[in-house]
Amino acid sequence: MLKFYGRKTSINVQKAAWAMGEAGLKWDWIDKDGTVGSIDSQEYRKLNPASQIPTLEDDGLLVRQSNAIVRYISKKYAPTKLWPSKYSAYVEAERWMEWQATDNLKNMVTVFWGLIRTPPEKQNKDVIANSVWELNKEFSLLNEHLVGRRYIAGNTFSMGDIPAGAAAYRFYALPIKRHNFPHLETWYQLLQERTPFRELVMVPLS
Ligand SMILES: N[C@@H](CCC(=O)N[C@@H](CS)C(=O)NCC(=O)O)C(=O)O
Repeated sequence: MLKFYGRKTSINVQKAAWAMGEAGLKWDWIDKDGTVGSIDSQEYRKLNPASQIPTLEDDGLLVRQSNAIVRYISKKYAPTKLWPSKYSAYVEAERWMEWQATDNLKNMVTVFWGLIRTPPEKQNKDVIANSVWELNKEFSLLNEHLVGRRYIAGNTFSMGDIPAGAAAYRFYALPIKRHNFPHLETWYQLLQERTPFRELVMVPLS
């Protein structure tokens, strides 16, 4: 049985869980609601020295870093469904997975923590507004990429859609001003047809 550590409201946990859901796996979810407090312990640090979630344990093998879990699940458990077979699709999947974890995430963290996890009187409006502007810029790149493509790596869903899709949920769920992104919105609608996306990613933000 797979053991999966993390709280369901974390975007990093959501990406990994969504990949497992797409692969049709079942897992023992530890600290799903963040109530056990297990990550701030010596015991958890043995599994994940960074003391971060998520961590996946597969028959004694530890997999750390959310996008590494997405790749691992895709390659091991859903190679025909999630891992693109052609290099032309594979490089696009990888490109947008990196985009989510780097260019997109830094602004998403500022906006998410600024608006959702900080009381209104302590929010730094200028910093948040700047990151909202940057986020719109980042999503405009994805919007352009999706012209003529149903999904990120082509016309079929793949692991490449998972990190960016989790980011898109936050982008559309946050109380922020968004530009009009028709291609991004069409793709986001397609993602919402997927049960693991609705159940594992589209959860309340706080
Ligand atoms: N690069 C790591 C980042 C993991 C990370 O930052 N996890 C956050 C949650 S999103 C965490 O563990 N925070 C401590 C906590 O939630 O208590 C990954 O992608 O797995």
